[in-house]
Amino acid sequence: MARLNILEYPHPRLRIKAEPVAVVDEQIVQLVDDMFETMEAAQGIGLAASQVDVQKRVIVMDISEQRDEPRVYINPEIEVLEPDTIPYEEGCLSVPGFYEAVDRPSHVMIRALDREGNAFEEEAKGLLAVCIQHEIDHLEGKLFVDYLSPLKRDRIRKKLKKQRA
Ligand code: QAP
Ligand code: CO
Repeated sequence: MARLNILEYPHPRLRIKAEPVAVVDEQIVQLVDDMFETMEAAQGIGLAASQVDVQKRVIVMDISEQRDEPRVYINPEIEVLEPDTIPYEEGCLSVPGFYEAVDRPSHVMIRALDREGNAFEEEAKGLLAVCIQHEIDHLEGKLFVDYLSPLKRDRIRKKLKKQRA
């Protein structure tokens, strides 16, 4: 296992669209395991491969209190079951220290491949629904700050730049 470097906003590579995984092979399993180690070390609840500079459609998540319910989504697709949105205070390992409310559909069906390459479906509400949509956005090169006003987004960009300097 290895801890990977997390790209931070506004890194241009966060904007690259990720490619579907053709085969869930040893290399993908290794990526999944490294992403879990990276996410755990950073105390995150979700991480997309795009955030560790790998442009493949792979997401890891653990939204459980005990941090003992690892979830893997390879080539995830969502179908909106309830388009009415709920606001949720979102954060992101690529935007450290900032949390803002984002509106997203409250109820979705997720279809994906697991760590063994088997297809599965999962109905999602609440934090799970929010988190999967946030992570799939990463695979499209999109960040939660894109939903904020240009003024808020620019403030965040400038503060992050200052923090890193
Ligand atoms: C996405 O985000 C998410 O700023 C996952 O200093 C978050 O794991 C979806 C984190 C909330 C829905 C709701 C952020 C850790 C972790 C930080 C994360 C920080 C340390 C963010
Ligand atoms: Co994120």
